[in-house]
Order: sequence, then C-alpha cells, then structure tokens
Amino acid sequence: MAEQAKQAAPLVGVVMGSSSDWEVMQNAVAMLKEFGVPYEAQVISAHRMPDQMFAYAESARSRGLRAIIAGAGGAAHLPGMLAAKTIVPVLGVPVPSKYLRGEDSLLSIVQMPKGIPVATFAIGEAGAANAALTAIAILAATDDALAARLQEFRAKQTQVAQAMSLPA
Ligand code: RP5
Repeated sequence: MAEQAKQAAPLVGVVMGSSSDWEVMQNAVAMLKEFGVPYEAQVISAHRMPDQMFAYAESARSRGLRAIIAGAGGAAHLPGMLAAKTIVPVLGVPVPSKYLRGEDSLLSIVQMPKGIPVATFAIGEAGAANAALTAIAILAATDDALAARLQEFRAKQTQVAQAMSLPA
C-alpha cells in the first residue's frame, strides 16, 4: 500500500529544509503511508533554493496537492514563504534546532502575520505525525473511506487508553 500511495498522483506534499530534518519529518510520511494517502517528499530549502521553493508553491494547486506539510528548523521560513505563494493549506512543523531546541523554529513558524496562515504543530515527531493526521482530516472531508479509517484510528487510541492501568 505504501508504494502505491507514493506512485499515485500525490495529494499531500511533504517538504523540509534539509535532509537533516528527515528524522523528524519521516513521522509525517509514515502516517500518510499508514493511511494510504498519495504523497511526495523532498528537500526544498527556503534560503538555499528560493526559486525552487516558489515554483513548488506556485504549481502545488494545479498539480493536485490538497495540503503541504513543511518542516524546517532555526529561522524556519519555509512554511510561511510557501504559504505566501499558494492557497493550498500549509501545515508547519517546527524541527528541533541545535542551540534553541526548536523554540526558534516554533516561533518562526507560528507567528505569521494576519492574512497568510500557517497551521503550526508541536515541535518534533508529534508535530510531524499530527500534521499528517490533519492533512488526512482535510482529505477525509470529501473521502468517506478515508474518514472511516480516521475514525478507526481514533477508536484504537481510545481502546489503548481505556486499557491503561497504574501501579498499585
Ligand atoms: C534549516 O536549517 C533546515 O530546515 C534544518 O532544520 C536546519 C539545518 O540545516 P542543515 O544545516 O542540517 O542542512 O534550513
């Protein structure tokens, strides 16, 4: 299912500023694979590949992307600059940074001025996975089968929590 998901026309784009972001961003890809959502994943650096970044954003909607998950660390411009050039929803993932542990990434991504939104998630792995789940929820609005899988995913988490016990 995973390979099929990747081979079909992508509905979700996963981009990141560096291959060093992959350790975190692979959590988004893993979730998209689990749900069988067609995706594409690649490195696009805002400050090292600005022309490619704009081309990606400008072509995203016409290529059929319904959401873009963008992860970056440090002065994390990638999600905001993508959002500046497309109306496809941009889901920003702050990647942990070397010196400020990703608080710089979080603030860079979350503090978008009014008018150009970036939906911003938690720093790190949880943020990457939840960004994918949000992209899945966006797609599920018009895909009943995907919606059913998302409900099932939620129900499993409820079962796990209900089965939890504490030490005596
Ligand atoms: C950002 O700078 C990337 O998103 C990455 O989180 C950070 C460090 O990049 P590398 O120096 O590891 O390529 O652009």
